[in-house]
Amino acid sequence: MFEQLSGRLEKMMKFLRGEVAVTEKNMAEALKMMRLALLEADVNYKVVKDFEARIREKALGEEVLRGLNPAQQVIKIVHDELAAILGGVQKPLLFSSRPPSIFMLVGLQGSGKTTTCGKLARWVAGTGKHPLLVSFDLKRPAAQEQLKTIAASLGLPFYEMTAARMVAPREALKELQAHAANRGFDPLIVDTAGRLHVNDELMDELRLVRDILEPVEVIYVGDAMTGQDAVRSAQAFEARIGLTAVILTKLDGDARGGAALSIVSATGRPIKFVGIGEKPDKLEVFHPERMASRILGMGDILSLIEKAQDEADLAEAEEMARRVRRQEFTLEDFKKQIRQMKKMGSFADLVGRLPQAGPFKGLAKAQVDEQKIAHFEAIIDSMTPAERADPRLLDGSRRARIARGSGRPVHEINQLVKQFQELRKMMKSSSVQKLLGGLK
Ligand SMILES: Nc1nc2c(ncn2[C@@H]2O[C@H](COP(=O)(O)OP(=O)(O)OP(=O)(O)O)[C@@H](O)[C@H]2O)c(=O)[nH]1
Ligand SMILES: [Mg+2]
Repeated sequence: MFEQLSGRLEKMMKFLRGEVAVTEKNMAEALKMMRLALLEADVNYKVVKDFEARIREKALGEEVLRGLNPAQQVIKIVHDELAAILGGVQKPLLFSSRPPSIFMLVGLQGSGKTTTCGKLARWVAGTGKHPLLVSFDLKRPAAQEQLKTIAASLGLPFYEMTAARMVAPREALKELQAHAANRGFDPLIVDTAGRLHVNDELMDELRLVRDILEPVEVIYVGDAMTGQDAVRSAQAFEARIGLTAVILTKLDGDARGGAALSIVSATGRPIKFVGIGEKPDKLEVFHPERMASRILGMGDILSLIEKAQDEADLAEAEEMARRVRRQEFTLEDFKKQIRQMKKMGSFADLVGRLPQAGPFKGLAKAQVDEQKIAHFEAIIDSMTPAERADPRLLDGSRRARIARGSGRPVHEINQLVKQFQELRKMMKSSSVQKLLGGLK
C-alpha cells in the first residue's frame, strides 16, 4: 500500500536526519522532495499546496521539543499534518437511535459496492450486531444473485427486492423497514446500482431511496486505484445526494495514495474503512494516524516521540537539568538517568534522539550496551548514599567492597567512576550550562 509514496517520503526523512539544524535552505529542499512525492502519488494539487504551506510555517516556527532533534521535529510535523489530511481521529460508524440503522452504499460501477456490503456486514456482525443485506441494483438480475451469494457464504440474511415491487417504491421500502425492525435486524445494509459515470438517472434513483429510507450513513465507495477520478465522482455524489462517509477499496493494489490523501478535504467526509482485497475479511477500520505512520514507515520513531512527550519523563528531565545547572549531579542521578535510558529503549535510540552537535557530539560514539547499563546499575546500588553523593570518597578498600557487593570486577567500577566524572565535567562546561541557562 502506497509503497512508492512511502519510499519517496522516506528519502526526504533520511535527508533531514542527516541535517544538524532546520534552516530555510534545507527545509526548502525537503519540502520540494515532499511536494514531488505527493504529486507523483496523484494527490490533488491544491491539497499538496496547502499541506506544504502548513508544514513550512510550523517547521520554521516550532520550538524544539525536548528529546527530539530538529529533523525529527519536522518529521513529526509532517506526520501530524498527514494524519490531519487523512481525517484526524478515527470516526466510527453511526448507528440510529431507532433501529434499524440504514447504511446505503453508493458509487460508480465496479468500485466495489457489492463486495463492500458483504465485508461491512461481516464486520458489524463481528461486533455483535445483526445486519440484513438488501440490493437495490434492480436493472441487472445478476446483481441480486451476487449479493445473495455473498450473504449466504457469510451465513448472513439477505432480503429479496424485485423491480416489480419497486414499481411502488414507497410501499416496498416501508415494508422492508418493517421487516428489519420486526426481526431485530440492525443495521440494514443497502447495495445500489453503479454507473460508468455520474448521470441524472442514477442520481434520481439514489435520491428516491435515500429520501424514503433516511439512511444514517450514506457511504461513498471509491476505487482508490482510479485516483483523482474517485475524488471527483465523490464530490459529485456529495453535491447531489449527500454523503456521510467514504470507504476506499482496492488499496491492496498499486494505488498511489492520491485518492486517500485528497478525498477527505475534497468532500469533507471521513474515510471510515478501507478495502484491501477481494475476500470478505479484507476490510480494515481506517485510522488516519496509523495510516500516516504507515505511509512514513516510521512506527519506531513515533513511539520514541510519544515517550519523549510523556509528561512524567519531561518533569524528571527538567529536574535533572536543574541539578546539572546547579552542579549537583550525583551518582544517584546518574543511576536515574540510566534507568530512564532503559525505559526509553536502547542507548543507541536515545543517542539518536539527541542533537548530534555541540556537547552531545561525542556521545554517539560512546556505545554503551544494555548489559553494561545493568552492570552500572548494580555497582551504584552497592554504594552507600554518601559515596553516591561524593565519589571522591571511593578509595581502594571501598571499591573492593563495592566489587564484592555488585559481583563486578574492580576495573569496571573504576571505569564507571571515570565515565561519571567525565560526564560531570561535560555538564559543567559552559556550552551545556548555556543550553540550560533558562532554568533556575
Ligand atoms: N483487490 C481488490 N479488489 C476488490 C476490492 N473490493 C472490490 N474488489 C473487486 O472489484 C470488483 C468489483 O466489485 P463489486 O463489488 O462487484 O463492484 P460494484 O461497485 O458492486 O460494481 P457494480 O455493481 O457493477 O457497480 C470485483 O472483482 C471485486 O472482487 C478490494 O478492496 N481489493
Ligand atoms: Mg454491485
